[in-house]
Amino acid sequence: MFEFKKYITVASTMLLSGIAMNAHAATATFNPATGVVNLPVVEVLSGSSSAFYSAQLQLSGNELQLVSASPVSAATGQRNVFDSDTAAIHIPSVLVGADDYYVKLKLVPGSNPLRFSLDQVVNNAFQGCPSFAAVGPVAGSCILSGTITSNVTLTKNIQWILSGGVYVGGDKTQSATLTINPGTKIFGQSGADYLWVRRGSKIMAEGTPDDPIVMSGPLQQEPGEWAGLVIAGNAPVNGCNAGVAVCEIPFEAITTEKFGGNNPADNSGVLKYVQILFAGAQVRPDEELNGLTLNGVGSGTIISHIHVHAGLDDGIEIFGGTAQMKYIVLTDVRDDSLDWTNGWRGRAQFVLIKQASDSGDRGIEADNNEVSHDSEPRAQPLLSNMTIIGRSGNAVQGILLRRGTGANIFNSVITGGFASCLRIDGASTYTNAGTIGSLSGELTIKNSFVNCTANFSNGDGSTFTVSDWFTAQSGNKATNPLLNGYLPNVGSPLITGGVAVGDAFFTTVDYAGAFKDGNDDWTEEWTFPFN
Ligand SMILES: [Ca+2]
Ligand SMILES: [Ca+2]
Ligand SMILES: [Ca+2]
Ligand SMILES: [Ca+2]
Repeated sequence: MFEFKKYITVASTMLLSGIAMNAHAATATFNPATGVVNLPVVEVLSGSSSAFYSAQLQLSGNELQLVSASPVSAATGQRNVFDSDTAAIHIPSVLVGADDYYVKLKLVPGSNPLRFSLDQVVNNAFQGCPSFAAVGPVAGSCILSGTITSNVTLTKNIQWILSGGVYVGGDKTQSATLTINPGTKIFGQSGADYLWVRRGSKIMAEGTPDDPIVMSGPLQQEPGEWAGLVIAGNAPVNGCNAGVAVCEIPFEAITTEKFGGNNPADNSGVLKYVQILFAGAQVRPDEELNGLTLNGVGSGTIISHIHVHAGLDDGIEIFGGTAQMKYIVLTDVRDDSLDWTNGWRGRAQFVLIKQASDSGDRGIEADNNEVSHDSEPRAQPLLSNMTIIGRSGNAVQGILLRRGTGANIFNSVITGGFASCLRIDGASTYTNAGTIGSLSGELTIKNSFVNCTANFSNGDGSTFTVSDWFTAQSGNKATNPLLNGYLPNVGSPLITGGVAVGDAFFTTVDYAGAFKDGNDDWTEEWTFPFN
């Protein structure tokens, strides 16, 4: 529970205390004589862009007003971050005497000049476990278990340990918001441990480029050290009988948990700058928890800069809904890096998929519905700027489109050792796509590049060849993409190979693949080492 008044009091006392500060390691300093807070570097994150400023804030009552800001050159290392998505400033370090605090400011809506309120002030040293957690087994650790039914914040000064399934909220009752501060680390101990956000509740996991949130197993050596993160929402899913007013379905692995609804814009919160490492758990054959499982998650949810590494099952598995995401890194995943079923109608841009040398199934495994291939709403995500790299000797496909799925794929590259880059399977999938001379628009690929062991394979029920389908659409090329690792090399055809998607979610770029050029490695700094 967030006690605003207490924080204001603590913060004002802190700021006004007049204690001399050691500005050496701090990312912000306060001059008690003038009431000015100096932020030498603030990285402003806005959509796909990032800009750097120095800023000064004047203490005024319980708020801080922006008095000056001027551009500075890009900086690395620990720094302040303003996140436009959440209108929050994260200040990782303010020193007051011997104590080092994290401070979070929130922009006062509509303020001009800009004013900020104090949202959090947290000592960066361990201060004991809060009332909603138990004392953990090692110094500085606290245990989470059961169901969280009030708003709580997981802070960086504690090593959080999951014990069993930890749920946020009841299902559409006792709803709560779980805030996770930048730099916070959460560990599961076994395949029985997971974090699950139920319908109606929110996760506000807001890391920063230099201080990502980490959710991991204890050893960070093998997939399956813990189970993973699941978010359930109220966006539409398929799999119900025709005529059912609001389709809700049980999760395959834990069938008491339902998801889905009738709100495409449903908002489950924020996931930004989050690593999900060494997760995945098999509950029954073919029924698993994945690194990140999105069950009926809606488009109001902000998902960007997510790295799933070394997952036992899928990297991200999407069960219906309308979830949208940007800047996604899926590496060393044992099963499918991206997997969807039950009618996903979301969006994704800037996706790197890179398989381990010795394991990994498909890059993308795409179903509309396993049981009823024509179930509505039919899966039809918009996907752009994906770089999908298969391990050598992979016996399966880069992208398998099956069981009735639609999709609109733009500006992507599939390469490496996949048996085939692209495969379409099942009569309903072909029928939904249309014919080569008269494609329906429901299953398309444009401005994309393939270069695998074989490029195409034709599944059951084919009414055209995948080769003809690929060739009939604009901008596609079966050619070597000239990659250097996962980045395009000088002269790569990807660099000028892209086209505008024509949808407001997407950043307009003129290149194919996840990266503009050899200098555009947006995976730097915030990801777990994966190369
Ligand atoms: Ca799975
Ligand atoms: Ca799978
Ligand atoms: Ca699979
Ligand atoms: Ca699947």
